[in-house]
Amino acid sequence: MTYSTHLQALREAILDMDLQGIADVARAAMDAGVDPRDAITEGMVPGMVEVGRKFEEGEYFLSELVVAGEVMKDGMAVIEPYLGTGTGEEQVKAKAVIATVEGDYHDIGKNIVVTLLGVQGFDVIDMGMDVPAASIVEEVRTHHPVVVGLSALLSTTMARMGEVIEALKIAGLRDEVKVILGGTPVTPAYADSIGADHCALNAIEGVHKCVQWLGAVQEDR
Ligand code: B12
Repeated sequence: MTYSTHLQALREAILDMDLQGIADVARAAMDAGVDPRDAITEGMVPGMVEVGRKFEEGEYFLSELVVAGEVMKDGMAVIEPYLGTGTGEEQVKAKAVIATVEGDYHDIGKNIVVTLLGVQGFDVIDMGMDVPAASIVEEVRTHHPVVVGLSALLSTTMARMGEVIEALKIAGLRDEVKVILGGTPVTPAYADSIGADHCALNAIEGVHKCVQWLGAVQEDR
C-alpha cells in the first residue's frame, strides 16, 4: 500500500463507520510509517467532513454521526502514542485551558487539539464539553494559563465564545491570556468581532499559534 492509500483507507473507515476495522487500519498506517499528523488531518478528518456532508444531505442520520464519532476516537487511540512527546527541550510546562463551550457536545476536534498541545509540552487542562463560561473563568483564575482554547461546532453555540471573553473581561483576566477559537462555524471575522486573539484554521495551525505565543511569553521573562 502506498502512503496515500493508507490515508484513503483511514478516510473510508470513518465514512463506512468501520468500528471493527479502524484499529487495524490505523495500526497498518503507523506500521507503514505514515506521519501520525497526516493520518489525522489528511485521513480521518476528511472522512468526518464527508460524514457531515452526508448528514446534511439526509443520507446519514444522527446514529451515523454517533458511530462515526466513536470510530474517530478509536482511531485516535491507536495514533496518539505515535505523536511522541515533543522535542524534550521545552520543560516549561506552560498551561493551556481548553473547553468545548456550553450547550455543545462535539469534542473530537477539541481532543485533537488537547493531544497536540500536550505533544508540544503544554500542561493541558481539558475541561471537556458543555462547559459554562463561569467555569472557564474559574479555571483561568486558578491556573493562570498562557492560552484559553474554545471549541464550538454549532452556529448556535458559537455565540457562547463571546460570553466567555466577556466573562474574562469582567473578572479582570482577559489581558492575562490569549484566546484561540476553533471549530467549523468559526471565522476570523467572528473571532475579531468578539475580541478573540486568533481563529484556528485547523488543529495544527492553531497549536502552532499557541507555540508562538509561548515563545513570546518566555522571551519576556
Ligand atoms: C461527529 C458529529 C456529531 C457527534 C459528536 C460526537 C463527539 N463526541 O464529538 C454527535 C452525534 C454527538 C453530534 C450531535 C449533533 N450534531 Co453534529 N456533527 C458531527 C460531525 C459529523 C463531525 C464533527 C467532527 O468531529 N469533525 C472532526 C473534527 C476533527 O473536526 P472539527 O471538530 O471541526 O475540529 C477540527 C478544527 O475545527 C479544529 N478545532 C476544533 N475545535 C478547536 C478548538 C481549538 C482551540 C483549536 C485551536 C482548533 C479547533 O481542530 C480540528 C482538527 O483540525 C459534524 C460535521 C462536520 N463536518 O463538522 C456534525 C455537525 C457539527 N453537527 C451538526 C448538528 C446539527 C448536530 C446536532 C444538532 C444534531 C441533532 N439534530 O441533534 C447535534 C448537537 C448536539 C450538541 N448539542 O452539541 C451540524 C452543525 C450545523 C451548524 N452549523 O450548526 C454539523 C455541521 C453537521 C451538518 N452538516 O449538519 N454531532
